[in-house]
Amino acid sequence: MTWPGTGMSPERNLTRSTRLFEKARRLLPGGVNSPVRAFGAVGGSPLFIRRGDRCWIWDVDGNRYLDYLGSWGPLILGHAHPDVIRAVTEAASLGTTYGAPTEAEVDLAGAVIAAVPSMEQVRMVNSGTEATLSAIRLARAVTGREGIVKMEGGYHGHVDSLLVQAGSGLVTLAIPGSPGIPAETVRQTHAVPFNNLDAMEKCLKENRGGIACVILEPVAGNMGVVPPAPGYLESVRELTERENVLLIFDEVMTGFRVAYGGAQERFGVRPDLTTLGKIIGGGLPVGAFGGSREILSRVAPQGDVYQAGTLSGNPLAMRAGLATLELLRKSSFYQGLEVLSARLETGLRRAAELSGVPICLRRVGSMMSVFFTDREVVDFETARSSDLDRFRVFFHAMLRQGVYLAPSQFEALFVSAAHSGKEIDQTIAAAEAAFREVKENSRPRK
Ligand code: HOZ
Repeated sequence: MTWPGTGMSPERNLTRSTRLFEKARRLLPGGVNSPVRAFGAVGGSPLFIRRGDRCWIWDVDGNRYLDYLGSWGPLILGHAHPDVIRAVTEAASLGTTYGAPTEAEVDLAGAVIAAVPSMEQVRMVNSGTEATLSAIRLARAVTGREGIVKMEGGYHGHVDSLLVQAGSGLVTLAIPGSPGIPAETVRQTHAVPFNNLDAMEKCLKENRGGIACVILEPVAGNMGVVPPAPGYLESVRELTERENVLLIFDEVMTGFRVAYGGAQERFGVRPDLTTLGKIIGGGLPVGAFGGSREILSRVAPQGDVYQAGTLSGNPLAMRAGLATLELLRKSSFYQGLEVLSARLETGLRRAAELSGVPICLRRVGSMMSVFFTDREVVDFETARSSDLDRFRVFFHAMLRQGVYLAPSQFEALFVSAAHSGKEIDQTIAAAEAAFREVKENSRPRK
């Protein structure tokens, strides 16, 4: 017996992955180096991955999967793109790090600034978390205020002050906040619902004179994918300007993903500060924050706001990023990705409809989420109306058929340029069976 369209047997051999997880649990907290990948929310044992090629990954037992995780977003070109591998290999052959300036970091800074409409200067760091914590520090220094407004369900890495009503791993594992963070640190953080301008306006008015910045993912990606309502980002821009508060777009996920210039290009709204990560490192650890020359002039050594890093601007990451951006600049790149992603969206919708499982599918470009709810998902509250049991059944049914999705309802599915129509159709065929399984599993409750 094989699963339709995949040739994969439902009785996968998972011996090595299972054994490795047992060993990993003795050596690493929860057996992993980042919480969501432990499969805690969906049950079962995580797969240990041995290699990736284009849109495929292979686990250590030799099972092959169509990958829609894309390492949580960086792999817009798919795995092991020859140009990226060549750039990294060449860079590595010259040494892996110097702790001194290199030409590649200047070139990548130039490419990023040319792409992202609101950026005149950028500082390279090592992760999205570092980028957002540095941007927050800068916003506080520039305004001389301490308050932060974030979105309920918004996630900006594991920055102390931003782990309030956070999405991603916190909502996945139902962790309301984190011990170890001083109450004083989060006292200055206010969370308001995404896509709700009135709530933001009320919060800014009530805390007038005390708020340094509003930080948001312009397309929410860590409560699952939730697009901004038409006009929302424009109104947030007007409101923050009126209230004299800095606006930070966390484009770690959306940067170079929803358009070459990120969500700010796609929606035509310019924030004061932008954080980046994922794609600009071509699959190597990276982050960045940037904005106007005036604001960035406050960053050390030009200014007094301290920020530093031994591996910042790492030559391997810079060269991988440059090779990636060069390919993304090709004229039809984003149109091609849009066509593929739209085909997947249409197929998934039809598959759900055929099975009679109500879903709400939200998509912006090549990032999307399927929520198991009959409500329209517009914010954290509606995202959480998704039936997580149904998600679990769907996730495992897809996995057994050789389709690898993020092991959480509150993350995104990423289409890469390495996927083709054939693989999209294969995914849709798998989804038809997976939705049927969801329906069958739902019967007893009705
Ligand atoms: N927090 C990231 C997803 N939104 C990464 C999770 C991981 O790598 O496990």
